Amino acid sequence: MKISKEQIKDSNQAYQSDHDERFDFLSNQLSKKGHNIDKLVEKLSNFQVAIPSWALGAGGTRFGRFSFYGQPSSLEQKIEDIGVLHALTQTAGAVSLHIPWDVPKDYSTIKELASSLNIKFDAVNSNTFQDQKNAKESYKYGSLSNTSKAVREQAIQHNLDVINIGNKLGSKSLTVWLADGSSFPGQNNFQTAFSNTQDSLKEIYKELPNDWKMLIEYKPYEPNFYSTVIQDWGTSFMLANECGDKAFSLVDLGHHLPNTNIEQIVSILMLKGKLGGFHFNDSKYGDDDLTVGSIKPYALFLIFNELVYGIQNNPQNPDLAWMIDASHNVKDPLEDLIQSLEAIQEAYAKALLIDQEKLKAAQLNNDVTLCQDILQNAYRTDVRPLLEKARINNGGSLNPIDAYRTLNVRNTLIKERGKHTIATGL
Ligand code: RM4
Ligand code: MN
Ligand code: MN
Repeated sequence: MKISKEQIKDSNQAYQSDHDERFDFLSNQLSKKGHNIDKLVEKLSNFQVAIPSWALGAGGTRFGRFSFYGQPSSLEQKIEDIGVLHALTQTAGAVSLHIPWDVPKDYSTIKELASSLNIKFDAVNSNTFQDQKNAKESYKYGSLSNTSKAVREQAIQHNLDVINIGNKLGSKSLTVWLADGSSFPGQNNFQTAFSNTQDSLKEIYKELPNDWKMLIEYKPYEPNFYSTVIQDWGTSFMLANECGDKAFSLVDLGHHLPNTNIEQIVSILMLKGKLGGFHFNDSKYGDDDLTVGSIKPYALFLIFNELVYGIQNNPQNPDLAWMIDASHNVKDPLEDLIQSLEAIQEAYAKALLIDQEKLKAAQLNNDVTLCQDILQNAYRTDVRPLLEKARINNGGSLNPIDAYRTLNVRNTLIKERGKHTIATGL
């Protein structure tokens, strides 16, 4: 299914006058405070987030997977789904492939399809947390960290294959997330596991094309429950430093123990020029992979405050690879992703409203009350008219969820694809 500009235009009519009214009010208020509305809207338009190829179908838990009708059963269909998201939101202009779940069969067809929908190929993700059909070696006891050289070599080779695939599509970064670790004390020698991982990553890094980045993701636990080799930002930072200038840490919002101050991690990694990528989701307990902004929107805003600060003040840090990393167990995956995209833009817009000069002055005066006020004034502003403006400027929808429903997207997909399709992924 492809949504045309005309269909979106038509569906916007019902909201236009209400939008105009709210936009005028907000832009007057913000202009009085010295904000440049056009610049804000432009920044929002330029902020594009990649959709992972594994998140377009229904997600599963340890206890089951309830399928969602009409889900994509091929990479082509996944890209078409992202095309729908991008047409409506104008902020999902990239796909992040998970290999081997989504190896292109015909590169030129896939590239043509993606470019016809204005979708770029962002970071490619390797997968050494599952055994692949007919694989010689098993990752049951780890991949890059495994005590067996043959297993490590297979895992290294897989990452090189992923780089190759990405290269053919125009990707410029490789994301490595390892499930390696141990579930019981004594199972692993921590030092051996770490050293093996470091050496394996260096082997991959050696083959990384010059204009590529290697993004090293961390996570404290799961699927291993006693120890994870790359458990936290410090470990990922150490490994990235050890590999070299093209290696960076990647922060996934769900990969922290409860109450971790993620914004502080973001801030320090950017200061050190080592934050390379970002996975958005939300969580209450662990790596819940819920809709972005659904549980802790204020924390998301504080994280964006540091991202905006870093983008403005840390030229030593590269442009980041942004991706949504969520799983959709009960909602329609496309509706869920629309909500996530909106939450990301909202947090970004609010962070852009923070008066950095005033905040700095208040910090220097140790005026704690004013510091909090400055942040919360920005947070309490209803910025949604700015997001709407950014979307309609690019031909997107004023109300993407509503348009998705009135345009009958899911039913059309079910008609095209059938009910009991299965998408590759978790
Ligand atoms: C992991 C991690 C990776 C993601 C996989 C599916 O927890 O977040 O980024 O690709 O899940
Ligand atoms: Mn992730
Ligand atoms: Mn995760």
